[in-house]
Amino acid sequence: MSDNSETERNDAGIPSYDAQAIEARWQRSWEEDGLYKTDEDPSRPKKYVLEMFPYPSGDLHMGHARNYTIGDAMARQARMRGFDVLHPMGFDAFGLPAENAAIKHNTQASRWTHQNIAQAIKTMKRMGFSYDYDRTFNTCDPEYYRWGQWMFIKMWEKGLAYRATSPVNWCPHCQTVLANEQVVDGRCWRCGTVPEKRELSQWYLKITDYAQELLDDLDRLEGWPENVKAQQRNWIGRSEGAEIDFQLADKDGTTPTGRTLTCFTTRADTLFGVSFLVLPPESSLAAELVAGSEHEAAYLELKSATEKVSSVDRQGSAREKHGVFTGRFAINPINGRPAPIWVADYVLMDYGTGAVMGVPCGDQRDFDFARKYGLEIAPIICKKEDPLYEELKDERELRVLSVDWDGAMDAEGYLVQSGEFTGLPGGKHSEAVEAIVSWLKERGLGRETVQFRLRDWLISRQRYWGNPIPMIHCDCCGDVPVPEEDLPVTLPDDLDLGAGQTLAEYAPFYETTCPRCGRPARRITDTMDTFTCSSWYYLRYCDPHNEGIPFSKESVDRWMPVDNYIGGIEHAILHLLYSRFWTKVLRDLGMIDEGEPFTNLLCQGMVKDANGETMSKSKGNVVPPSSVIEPYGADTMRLAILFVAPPEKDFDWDEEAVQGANRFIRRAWRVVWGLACAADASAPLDLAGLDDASKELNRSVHEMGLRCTADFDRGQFNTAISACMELVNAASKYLNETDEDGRSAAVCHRAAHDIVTMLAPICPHWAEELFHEALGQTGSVYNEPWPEFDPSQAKSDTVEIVVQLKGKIRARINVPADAGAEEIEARGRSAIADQLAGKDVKKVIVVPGKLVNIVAV
Ligand code: ANZ
Ligand code: ZN
Repeated sequence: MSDNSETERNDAGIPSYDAQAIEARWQRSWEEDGLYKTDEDPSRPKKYVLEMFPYPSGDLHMGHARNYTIGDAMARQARMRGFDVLHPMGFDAFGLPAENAAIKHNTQASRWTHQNIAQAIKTMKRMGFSYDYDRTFNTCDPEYYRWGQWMFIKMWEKGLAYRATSPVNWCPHCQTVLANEQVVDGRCWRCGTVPEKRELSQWYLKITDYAQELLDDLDRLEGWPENVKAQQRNWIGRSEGAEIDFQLADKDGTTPTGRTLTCFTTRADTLFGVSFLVLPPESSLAAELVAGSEHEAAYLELKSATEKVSSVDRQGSAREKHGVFTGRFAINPINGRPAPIWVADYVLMDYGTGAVMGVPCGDQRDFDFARKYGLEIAPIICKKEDPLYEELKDERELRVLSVDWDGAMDAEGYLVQSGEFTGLPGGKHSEAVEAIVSWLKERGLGRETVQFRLRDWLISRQRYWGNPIPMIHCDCCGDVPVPEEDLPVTLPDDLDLGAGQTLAEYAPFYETTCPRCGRPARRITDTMDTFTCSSWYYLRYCDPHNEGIPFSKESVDRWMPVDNYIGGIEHAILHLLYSRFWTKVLRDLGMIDEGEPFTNLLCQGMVKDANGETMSKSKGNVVPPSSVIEPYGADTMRLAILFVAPPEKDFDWDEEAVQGANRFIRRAWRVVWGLACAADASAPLDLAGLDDASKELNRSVHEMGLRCTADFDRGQFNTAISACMELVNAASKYLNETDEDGRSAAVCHRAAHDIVTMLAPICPHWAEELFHEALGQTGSVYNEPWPEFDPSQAKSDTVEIVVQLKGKIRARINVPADAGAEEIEARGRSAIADQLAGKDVKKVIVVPGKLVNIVAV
């Protein structure tokens, strides 16, 4: 329908829709009334709706706008559905961009941060988001970060925080170390630089203590997208296998030295096929074995070449492998054969035991390595279809030591040349694995074990703008925590960042005395990874002003877990894994009962430009929210965001969608006014007395209401909006096709009221204005209960039935909703009578309400 045609009759006396004036007025009024203050009304069921809080790097962008619009629609609708709603917002305010901006503009990181926060809040208010700003805090507030320090000390006391020296990922661009999770595809998650390995003393949190639970509890998270859970499972990387002890042989290559060299393998069944052992270049044993030998120079060269390669690349199957023989051997526990010990770059120091048994016939990496260096490729596992199988199937001795294959057998099949285990089916978790492991176990030469890929969380950062690690190093007492009464350790704000000064160079910060012995001591000058700050902010919102403890048990018992958590998929591992860990730690400290923080997770899709390209400053294709809010208003923007695509799908932003949303909002505005003119809130609804047109509008109210409600419950706002649009269409048709004095005042009121309330979570200002001005209501539409809909009134008198001939659709007919199978069949036959002519009907299938299928030949 064109923009003007239907309005001509109804427009008389209807005020025009002035988004800017309406939005400004209601925003002011809501703020004055404190409408979004959390009620804390325990008589109602609670709902905690939370959007991932932003890093305040500038004004909000379209991705934020989408994220928060989704959350806001959920929160508002929950409130109208009778829930006591907690819907807070704050800022993830520490981090490198602030520090870098401060260095560049020669200002303070806190100033830059607070300016951005002020701007972001302005935009949030302009969007009409229903946040309880009384609960807002920034992670850089000392009142907040003090509790992060307090939790760090609690973890230290429990042995969950520790300091260790090990090779870490150092980003030369960001000038700080990174956690494993922050090296994404071999690069720094923030700037994309390939990190270097450095041997440094760093602080860690023992997330590995929770590896099994973090894995197991994923199964409980039914409200999480499968792909996020899969990514976490993969990251945690549980692997069942065995440790097998080899004996290091003396320089003669055969006499056992009594020293063991333990390998981790998932394939103990391949033990007879070990043709070499491999140590990583970082291994101290490797260095020891080659020391002073003819192999030492080659070894040292390999070691330094490997340092420049990321661990992801080292493991890459396509990469050429490099190795050096150590000149030494280890003895295979199962058959006493000596295996040469090599050093190679494809083996990692920090997985398993950091030593690998090389089985070329089972593992492609070992195969490539054996090929390159001329090592044995002994066939010890064979598929039945392999020609070698017939020859070797009963062979127990290791007779064929090398075969000329193109690649590793993927090690499925039956063991051959494997002593008493010959003939057993092999493979991961196979009978052969079990048999060989128990053989080793009986002799104390091996044991089952479980490995995790997950590593402890490296949290120290060598940067200023973060939460200081609350520890003091004393030469006599070692690392000593800052006493609780001295918390928080506050960040100085007079560091000369512009001149490159760091905390480690700023004496007033690091000079202190030991809390234990009183001697001069040095404060730790590392700050914590900002992901520590975002690991528990959702708990603090439950009790944000508590000065004595991080949050009361009572408050988290009331609000946690978060019912709906909404944010970007880029946090699938990082933030979401850390938060789960942190919550479990706090649970074990007795601070909260439930160990999973987020019941339902929604990862919203990306907002792309009209050509499907990701928006980015460098591409110059960013659409700032203000460019939509200024001409059209926040309600149009919110409607467009929610209508264009389901929340979890990507969408391409285009002006067309905004204009379409704006046309609808204006049309709905006129329709509601049109209905309101004929409406009477107190008129009783006499269903039986309604004329056909009024009856049909009433039916539409209930049908669309039920659909809209169900779609809201599933978070499918786009189809919820479609239902509202259909109702607006039905109402518009009613207004066009009925005389003013023939309209039902009760039905008009009901339709107008329901259109307004159902769209209120999406277009709150628009709805509030109509609620007051058109419907003459007082109070806020936000406090209005969600309407009840009646399935019996939603039923149509007729239903559409599909008529099929041998499964192909031939016609659609309308039959009375209560028609029985016989009547449907009769009507179906007559609808396709010409196609049935001369045919023999063999069978008729009737699905009432849906279809009739006639089989005729
Ligand atoms: C012998 C073998 C034979 C292996 C075979 C595989 C196939 P997942 O499943 O990921 O746990 N491995 C062990 N420690 C390693 C390290 N530090 N660096 C590189 N590779 C290492 O992988 C376990 C397998 O990865 C282990 O099982 C070992 O190779 C290798 F037909 O041992 B396997
Ligand atoms: Zn001391």
